[in-house]
Amino acid sequence: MKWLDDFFERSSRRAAQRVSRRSALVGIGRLLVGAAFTLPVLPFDRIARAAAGGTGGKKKAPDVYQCDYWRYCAVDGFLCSCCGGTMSTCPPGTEVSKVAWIGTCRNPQDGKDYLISYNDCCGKTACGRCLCNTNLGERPGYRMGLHNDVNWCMANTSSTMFHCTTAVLIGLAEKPS
Ligand code: ABN
Repeated sequence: MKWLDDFFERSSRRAAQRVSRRSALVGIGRLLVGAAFTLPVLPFDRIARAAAGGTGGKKKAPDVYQCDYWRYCAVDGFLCSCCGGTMSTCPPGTEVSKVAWIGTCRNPQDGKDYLISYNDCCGKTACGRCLCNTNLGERPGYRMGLHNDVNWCMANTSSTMFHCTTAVLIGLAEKPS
């Protein structure tokens, strides 16, 4: 690799003879100013800021962070997509609940009804972001099987530590015959 060292040494020396220190500094300065203007427009992922409620821009946050997204029609809890997880996966450091609330939601794109499993994520304190209480089809506490205001971490080891709720798509709901 000596030839490479020699090559760079020769080119650096030649450049040093041709280019004054002042014009080299001007060139570097221009490069830095140019970067300051162009870097902010590069496509950084701003989803996390949108999820945290920041404005960041005029665009509306994607549907999966909004209570009115169709899959959240019967949810009661903090959306895991706002808490470091996704719509259907728990955030790191939490575990999925062993029992869940099942809702039926209509997908506006195809007009069909789907079963959605609302599993809580357990093992960390309440996330506190994106609380949704849509509860379609839910009934008061005295209708035990139809009540959703429940900590579904109850069957897990960390049964009291509810963090957030996912909305896992199970499949098409059967039409009653
Ligand atoms: N399924 C969410 C939840 C957790 C604790 C209490 C009420 C509701």
